[in-house]
Amino acid sequence: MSAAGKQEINFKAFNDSAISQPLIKHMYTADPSAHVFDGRIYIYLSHDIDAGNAFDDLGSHFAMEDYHVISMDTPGSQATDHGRALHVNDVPWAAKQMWAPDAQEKDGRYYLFFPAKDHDGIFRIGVAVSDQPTGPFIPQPQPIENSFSIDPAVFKDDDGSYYMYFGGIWGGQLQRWRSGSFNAAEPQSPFAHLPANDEPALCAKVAKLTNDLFSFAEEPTDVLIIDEHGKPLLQGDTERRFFEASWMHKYNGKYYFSYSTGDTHFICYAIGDNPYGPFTYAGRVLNPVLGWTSHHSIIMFNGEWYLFYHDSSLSEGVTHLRSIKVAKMEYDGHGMIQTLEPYNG
Ligand code: FUB
Repeated sequence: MSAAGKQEINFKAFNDSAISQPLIKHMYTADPSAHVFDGRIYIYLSHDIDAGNAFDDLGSHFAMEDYHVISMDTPGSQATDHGRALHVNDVPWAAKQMWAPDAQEKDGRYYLFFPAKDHDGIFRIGVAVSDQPTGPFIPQPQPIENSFSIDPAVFKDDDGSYYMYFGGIWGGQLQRWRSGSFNAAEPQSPFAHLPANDEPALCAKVAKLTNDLFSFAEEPTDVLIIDEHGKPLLQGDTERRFFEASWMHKYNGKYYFSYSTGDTHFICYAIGDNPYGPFTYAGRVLNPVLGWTSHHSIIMFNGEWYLFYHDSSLSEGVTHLRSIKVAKMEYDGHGMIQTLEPYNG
């Protein structure tokens, strides 16, 4: 049993087969956002490079410049890299750090949502469009109005509404937006501007998107995660509170918000009754992987559930040189996700 009291299953079955391996090995990849479009799996991901930047707690060593799209027939089949889908030089407002993206389809067009630092060093979220799921994507000239921070994940609900979940603390700058505008005050330290440990944790944000998927249809609001007593998780509850890497999926009519706890390296989840929450903390999806970051997505394919995630095994532990992988997920009879243990077994 894990510390969260959930049954764990291990990855041995996957480690013995091709799908425990990096899905591609000719480049480093991370932050997989998987979707099924027209029966095929498409994965929108970060393309990790070593730009030679010094390591710091703001993530300056994550200096990615472009996006690729990977596709697969099934979770166990060979992955195809469709080449560069968008480069930072093609985005007028973006200067650097093309971090974790996501994508969605609407009316036969494909929308890539991505964060990058603008020319003032502030993370914003942009949209780029293509007629194909693999791109190339044409960016909008400006980021989404009033967007900020990182890690957009766009969820399509059964009624056809699209919601963007986003945010990340430390290098993701979420803590600098607590007043509603960017707090440029020193210090730059990722630990500054955070709530105290005994205060409610900073929350991811959610906003419904407009029909064209180019804007927020409403002011982003907090994705509140509460404990078993209905109390908000606290900032000091580092093994459960939100850090980055939002994802939303639906299972048996419930809304499952999953995320990374960052400096404690878990992928956790919380369950709610609607896209806005509140969400009650429910446990861990994935125990820590090799490398500092953990970031994932969850999809159903042919009636089975899969976790796409990354680790730094291919680079033998270099934290900003990661590789995407996939593992099968299981739920118990109460809708609880069985915690995946990435290596033991
Ligand atoms: O890939 C850069 C950042 O690392 C992502 O935005 C975070 O979620 C973490 O995976």
